Order: sequence, then C-alpha cells, then structure tokens
Amino acid sequence: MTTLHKNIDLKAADNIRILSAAMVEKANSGHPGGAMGGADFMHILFSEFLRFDPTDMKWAFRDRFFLDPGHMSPLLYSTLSMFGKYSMEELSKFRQWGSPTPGHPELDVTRGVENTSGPLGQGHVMALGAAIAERFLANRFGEWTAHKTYTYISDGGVQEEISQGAGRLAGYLGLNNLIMFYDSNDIQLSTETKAVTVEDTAMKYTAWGWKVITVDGQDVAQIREALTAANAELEKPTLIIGKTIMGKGAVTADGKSFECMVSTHGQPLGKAGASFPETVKNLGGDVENSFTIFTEVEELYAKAAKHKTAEVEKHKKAQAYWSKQHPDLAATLEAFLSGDTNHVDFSAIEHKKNCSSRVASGDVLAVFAKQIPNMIVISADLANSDMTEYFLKKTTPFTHKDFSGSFLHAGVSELTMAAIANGLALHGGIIPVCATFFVFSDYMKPAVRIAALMELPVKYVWTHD
Ligand SMILES: Cc1ncc(C[n+]2csc(CCOP(=O)(O)OP(=O)(O)O)c2C)c(N)n1
Ligand SMILES: [Mg+2]
Repeated sequence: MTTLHKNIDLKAADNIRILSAAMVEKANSGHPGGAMGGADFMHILFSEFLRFDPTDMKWAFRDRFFLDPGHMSPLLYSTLSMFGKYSMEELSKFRQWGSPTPGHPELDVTRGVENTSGPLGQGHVMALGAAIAERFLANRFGEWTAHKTYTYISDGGVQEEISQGAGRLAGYLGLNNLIMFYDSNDIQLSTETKAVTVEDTAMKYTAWGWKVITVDGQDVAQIREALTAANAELEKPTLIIGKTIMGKGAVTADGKSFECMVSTHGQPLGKAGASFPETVKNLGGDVENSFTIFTEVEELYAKAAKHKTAEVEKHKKAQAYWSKQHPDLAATLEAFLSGDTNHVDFSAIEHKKNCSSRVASGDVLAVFAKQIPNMIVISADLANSDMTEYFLKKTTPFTHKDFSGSFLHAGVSELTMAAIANGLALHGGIIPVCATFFVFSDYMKPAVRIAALMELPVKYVWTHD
C-alpha cells in the first residue's frame, strides 16, 4: 500500500471521528468514545466492501449492515453522510426533536439505516435473521440473489444474554454470509470490561463454530485483510474482533492523550475531561467548521459511490436476464418481495370439533404451509407442543447449510427467536412466524417491542399459559 493511500484512509476515519464527536458536542449529549474507535472499520467496510447502490438504497439484494449498539449512531450517521445520505445540517441536529438523526437510529432504509437499535444485543440478532432470509431466498431463486450481512457489535451486545442464542444458531447453521465486527475497546458504560468479565470471547465464538479473526481495530490494512478473509469463508460465520481505542484521537486542553477513558462513553468530549477543540485539531480538522467533509475524503467517497452503483447495475442486469429465462420463478420472487398474502384461502382451514386452541392454531399453520411458500416458522423447542409441528410436517427444518425447508428449531431461546423473526421481516421476502407458550412470551418482550416500533409484520403464536 502506498503512503498516500494509507493517509487518505486515516484522513477519512479521522473525518468520521470529528463528525461523530461534533454531533455529540453540539447536542450536548450522546456517545462519542465508541464511535471514534469504530471509525476505521466503518470507513473500510462502507467504502470498499458493502455492496449497495447509493442511488437505489432499497435494492432487494444489497448487502445489509445492522448496527447493534444504537448509542454509536453518530458513527453510522457520519459514515452515511459520506454518501450524501445525511447533510451536515442534519448531522448538526443530532438528538433534536423531529430531526432524522435521533440519538439512537430508527429504521430508515432510504438513508441506509437497516434497523432500529437501542437495546443492546438485538441488532446483531436481526442480522442473523437477515442472513437466514438471504439463504432461504438463494436456495429458491439462485445464488445471483446472494449477498452478505454485516453487523457491528460492542462489549454490551456481547454481554447481553441474547448473543448466546445468536452465536449458537449462526454457528450451527453455518451462516458464512454473516460477518460480525466486534468493537472490542474493553470499556463500557460505567466500568472497564475487566470489572465484569474474564471471558475469552474468541474462544467462545470458536466453540460455537465461528471463524474468529482478531485485528488491531485501528489498522485499516488488518481490517481489509480480515474482511477479505471473511468474504472468502465458505463454512462459518465470521467474527472480526477489532481491538479498538475508546475515544481514539481525543486529547485534553494541554494536548495530552485522553484515550481509553470510560468517561467518553456517554457524554460530550468537553464534559468528559477532554478538549473538543484540541481533539478536532489533533484529528486534522477545523475547529470553526467541524461539520465538514474533507475534499479528498469527499472525492474518495464519490468514487466509491460511483463504483458501487456500477457494480449493482451489473447485478441488476443479471437479475433481468434471469427473470427472462425464468418468468414463473421471477413472478414468485416478486410476490415474495411484495409480502402480499391476499391469495390465502382461509376457507381451506378445517378444525376437529372441540379441538384445543393450540391445535386450532396448528390447523391454520398447516394450511399456510401449503399456501404461503415464503412463510418461515420458528419454535423455541416446542414444535410438538405449540403445534407448529403441523407446519413442520409439511416441510423440513433448517440444518447446517441446508435452507431448503421453512422451519427453524431455535432451541430454548425465546428472545433470540423473536429478534431473528424481526431480522427476517427486515430483510424482506419472508413472512416470519415465531411460537412459544403464552407464559414464555415475557422472555420475548424486548424484541416484540422493537418489532412494534419498526412496524414489522411478525406473527406470534402464543399458545397456552
Ligand atoms: C439492553 C440494554 N441495556 C442497557 C443499555 C444501556 N447502555 C447503553 S451502552 C451500554 C454499555 C456500553 O458498552 P459498549 O457496548 O462497550 O459501548 P462503548 O462504551 O464501548 O461505547 C449500556 C449498558 C442498553 N442500551 N441496552
Ligand atoms: Mg466498549
């Protein structure tokens, strides 16, 4: 790599750091530290790897990016601003009433926000759902529909119990299309991580069947190499553990380093003990004009955007060719993507007299199994008791690298299951159903709440109490 190339990448990442810190400083609230550490990864992922068309953000076969730690939203907004998805003015209204840059991102696909996040842990499990949806569709319509699902997790997300369900299932299913970056800065909201854990996270994910790569999260060459290896992986989901520096580049008024400080987790740099103006200077920015994209960085992203649009154009051509060759399948795909279920004939549902409500539910699902080929039913180890087995009998469960069926045995993990269902719905093309006893629905509530906020058409089967 030339020195020039190296410099521009650092400049772009520093630009993202300045914007993220400036948003929080201006709003006088928010989370600058984590965002500043994750900037190098976001720059490389978005400018070089993530396949999407900046002029057609809703293209169905785009790579997905799911942010788990919603508090790092300045990082996402400022990265997307490089593609013109947020203006400097909009960034400067961070956390203000009615602005498109609320403190935690809310679903807004046209701007590049794939999921609402805030409750730690759920974001990366939605990514798992999207990765399953992608495999389901590729199995039926061909590998030309294939894409990657990237997700970004932090210490909080790794600690949340829901990550156990996602780690287990992604490994079991062999979801090599799922690539997760772990912003491992060893700092969380109120302490350093060493105050709460001695976990070997790499070993944990390896045990679940993941490929694990550990990199210096501030080194773009290592990040690039890891993303390349993750993209080439054929059997396993990949976890890239990026050892990052909380508040990367932050300095005090007298120019001393203010990195790796818990205090930069959730307050403006100025309040945390650093100096915002000195930090901007240290990162090569203009204090009077911190909401700026550097000219060279703007050029880099303009070039990247053009390249992305051209790349997607090629895929769209392949899609058009395939549609011509397979008109029936193409019509089915279109119906899947529309989410339309108007064709369902409810009169086909039959119940035995005096049947229990869960059996009645099973009768309905059995008809859906025949009539709704894009329905995926998930049960949390209760298939033969919540009667989703009526659906299962007409299909097969997903197993390692086999997505020919339409059923997921989630194991005993109701919250994971519900967040996966959200991810299936967010991806599109799928009608997700998830089931457990009514009494265990409490375990799912955080994900049900997020589904409600995002207005996702997830179906819940809650049988008896
Ligand atoms: C389910 C849930 N519990 C608690 C919180 C509040 N919270 C926000 S960030 C955070 C921990 C942050 O640590 P980390 O994820 O490592 O982020 P960093 O400090 O590195 O920015 C907590 C507890 C939350 N957002 N979601
Ligand atoms: Mg952290």
